[in-house]
Amino acid sequence: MTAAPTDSPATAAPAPAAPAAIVPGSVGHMIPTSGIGEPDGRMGLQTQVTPIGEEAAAFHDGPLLWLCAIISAFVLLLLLYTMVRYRRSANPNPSRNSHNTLIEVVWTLLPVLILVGIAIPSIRLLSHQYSPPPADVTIKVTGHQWYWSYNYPDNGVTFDSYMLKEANDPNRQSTQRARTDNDGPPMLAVDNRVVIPAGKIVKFLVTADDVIHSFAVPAFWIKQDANPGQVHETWVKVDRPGVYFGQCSELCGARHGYMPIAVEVVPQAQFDQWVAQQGGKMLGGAQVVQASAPAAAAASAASAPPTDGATVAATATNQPATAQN
Ligand SMILES: [Cu+2]
Repeated sequence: MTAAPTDSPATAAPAPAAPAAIVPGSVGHMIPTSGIGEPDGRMGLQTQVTPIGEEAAAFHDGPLLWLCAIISAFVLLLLLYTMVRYRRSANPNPSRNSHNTLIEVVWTLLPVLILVGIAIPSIRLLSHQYSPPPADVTIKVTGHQWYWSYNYPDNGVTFDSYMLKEANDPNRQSTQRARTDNDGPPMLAVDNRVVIPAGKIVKFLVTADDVIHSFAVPAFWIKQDANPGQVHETWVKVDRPGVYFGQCSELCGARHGYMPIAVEVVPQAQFDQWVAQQGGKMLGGAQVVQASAPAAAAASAASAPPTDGATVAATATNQPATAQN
């Protein structure tokens, strides 16, 4: 515990409002787990970490996929059978049948029953999706060309979030720190992540200030259009601390592909600490007590893997005006 990252010289004497060096593993800079919350080349859905996502993925990977497979196989076999059995060479005189009441009733009723069978669990899932429990944390998400900004109205925290460019990106300015693997995959890592508490109901109020964007995080099963002049709502409850990546999912202009989303889920105590670091307060005016040094060190050590101290000593914030290019 003594060799915790927070004891490194880079952060030994933080001055107020001075850009702090980034400590990999600290709150807001948790190191992502590969294969969780990010694409890993698999064919199927990302591992779901919200109750809605688990319900939806189980429905998709189970009954829906089987139904698709069985219907496709049945239709294919029926076609093959018909082509062979009723080929012209074996049937010189074609049948004159044009009606068969029994078959017509079956091929009308059966698809209707299948659709009803799909609709009932679908509507149940939708209703779960649209009836969130009361929110513990509310975050207003605003899409811009081409970055996201986040506002925690109850906590008084507001910031912008830009994609981190690669070190060799000619468009990267000297004031912008480059992406490292600790930040996440290329094109998905951001400078300022949305931080949310684990196991709590988090409500996202989604809007945009220019064109239509879409706030989407695959591991949460959320994809909500961000429309100018409108506020839409979606919610998550994530029990597993970690980093989860998403992208703008509505074609919004030239840099649509460069406005990723990164959500960091941390235990409530670390969330409170993070809010305080951002100059915010907890809902209800509760006094946030800054974690004592040993507690903070222990928390950092617990979430940080062994590191060679390759601290990214760069400016902690990118200037929106210069980062947009
Ligand atoms: Cu967009």
